[in-house]
Amino acid sequence: MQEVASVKAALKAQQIELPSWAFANTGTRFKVFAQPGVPRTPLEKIDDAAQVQRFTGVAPSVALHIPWDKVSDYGGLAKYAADAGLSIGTINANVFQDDDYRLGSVANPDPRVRGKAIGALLECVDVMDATGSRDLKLWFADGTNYPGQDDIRGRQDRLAEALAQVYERLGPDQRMLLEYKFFEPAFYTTDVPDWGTALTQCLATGDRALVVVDTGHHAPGVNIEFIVAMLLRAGRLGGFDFNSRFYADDDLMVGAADPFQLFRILREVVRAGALVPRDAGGTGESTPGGDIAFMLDQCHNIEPKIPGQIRSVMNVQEATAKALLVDPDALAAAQQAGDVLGANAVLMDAYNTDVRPLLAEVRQEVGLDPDPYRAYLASGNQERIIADRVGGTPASW
Ligand code: LRH
Ligand code: MN
Repeated sequence: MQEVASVKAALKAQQIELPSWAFANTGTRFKVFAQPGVPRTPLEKIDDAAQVQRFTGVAPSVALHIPWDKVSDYGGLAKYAADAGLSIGTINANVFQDDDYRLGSVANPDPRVRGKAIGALLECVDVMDATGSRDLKLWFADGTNYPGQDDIRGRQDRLAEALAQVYERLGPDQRMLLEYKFFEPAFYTTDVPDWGTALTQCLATGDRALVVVDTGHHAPGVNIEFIVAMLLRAGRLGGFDFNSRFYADDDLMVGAADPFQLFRILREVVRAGALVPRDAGGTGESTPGGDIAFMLDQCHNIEPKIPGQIRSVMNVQEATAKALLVDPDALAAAQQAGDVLGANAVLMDAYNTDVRPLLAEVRQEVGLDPDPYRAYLASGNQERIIADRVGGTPASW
């Protein structure tokens, strides 16, 4: 097993970014259930994210989604976040909720609509300039529903053109993160359906164009850790949208549906020396495009949101601790010797280790309650926001 001090140091340096939209009312096409105490403004979403940071200590930034988090003063919003102990992280563009985007946004056959979509993306870069954000995250709902509906190759050309225009506008320290998804809302072709397409488009766009792996965006049975290993090998893994699923893009709590898969994914990150951010001593050897953005992208449709985010962060910490406990020398020796069962056992020993006592120690060593979830429930914050947040329009998709 790895020596505990370095494992603890890596766990203390972990940074998990929260999605502002996880605190809003969300649901499915069947129903968005309203919950009491849900934030009504981006400021209240930041208040909720600050609660997660207060109890976990490893969630120092919150990602925004534009226009869901549209405000008149983004610099002021960043100041508000800083006063709450947070930074504004990834800026997510939204070119999937306007009637004009029925046939697509940047890949739409109509140049007027493409121009409108590119304009919305460029506006997000203005937001990044105001908030000091490093990453622009692009997920496109673009695709087709019927064979022949549009030219598959032509849509790729339009997509490439749009990415080039937006990339041109980025500052030298800003990055573009391209997220793929194999289907939904389009049901025949999706213009960025898989890692191969995302990587191809990023390689053609520029060095600071990197791929995001959303763990809910793969066909059943896809080996996601293989994709992660390949993107790290190519130096093009920009970030994760962590969540879990039993069926499709369920956006359930990360690690809830398949904790073993999350462990295997983080094992590839640890193996590549890509877990620890540079400003915490990370080598960055396999992330020439900059540190990986470890983000959550989830929807707490039926469960309370802040506790759900705290539990999710704890799930990532537990999978990370297990991945850090894998003995790389013992593993390499067994692999070299062709000792199939021995090699598998090295990994399973780490995975089957109960890391909760270790994480409790880590939290106590940094002055936190050993059990953030219980500590939050005992804090009274949930009752307070339910009492305070009456009236106004709760945030929702
Ligand atoms: C698309 C997605 C994308 C976000 C959205 C909220 O399914 O994963 O990352 O913009 O969810
Ligand atoms: Mn996502």
